[in-house]
Amino acid sequence: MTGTLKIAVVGGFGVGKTTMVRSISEIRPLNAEETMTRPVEIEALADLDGLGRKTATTVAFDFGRISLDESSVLYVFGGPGQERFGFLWDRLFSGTLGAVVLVDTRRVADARHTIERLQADGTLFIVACNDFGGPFRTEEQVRETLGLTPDVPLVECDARDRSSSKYVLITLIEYLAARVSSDGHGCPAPRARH
Ligand SMILES: Nc1nc2c(ncn2[C@@H]2O[C@H](COP(=O)(O)OP(=O)(O)O)[C@@H](O)[C@H]2O)c(=O)[nH]1
Ligand SMILES: [Mg+2]
Repeated sequence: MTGTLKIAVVGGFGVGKTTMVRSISEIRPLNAEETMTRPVEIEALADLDGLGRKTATTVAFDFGRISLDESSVLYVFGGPGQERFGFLWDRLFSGTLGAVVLVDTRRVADARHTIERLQADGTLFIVACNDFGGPFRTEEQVRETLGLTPDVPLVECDARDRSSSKYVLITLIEYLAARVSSDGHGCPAPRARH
């Protein structure tokens, strides 16, 4: 395999997208953070452990890079799933092979909008539950809340942990490869630029 591949890490506010891109990237990732000004988001998160103090959210995107072998590079983009940033999606997803949807298991339903958007775009994705501690959710509960079909891989991860984040990316790449070979194509078709 040679060349560059691009995948996206998407999901709701504060689910760990920036953390995941940072933990896997071999370059110091670029990211654009802006002081969060919308009190509604602060209020919505005030009751969540560790998140009540969060004062910045990613408004543009995170960008990281991993060498797969001597001639192949994987670029990872982290992007906001909030509805108000929908205008960034077409740019973010231009040429992506697939996406990781990061989910905070304390507020699984927040990922619905992101998943609907991916499905509408025909972008293949897997779901990764980031480990923020309880409450415990079974795989069935997460699948039901998000309306996931059995073929969509669902994994657990800790975005702060490099090997855990790498495992998530490997799961996505294996899923994409399996889908491509079962569809009988030699290579997944990147999404066209709009
Ligand atoms: N406990 C725990 N905290 C995490 C994990 N991943 C991220 N965090 C923390 O959750 C907060 C939000 O993460 P961030 O990456 O900024 O979320 P983003 O808005 O999706 O980019 C930060 O304070 C992280 O340190 C995780 O796997 N476990
Ligand atoms: Mg972020």
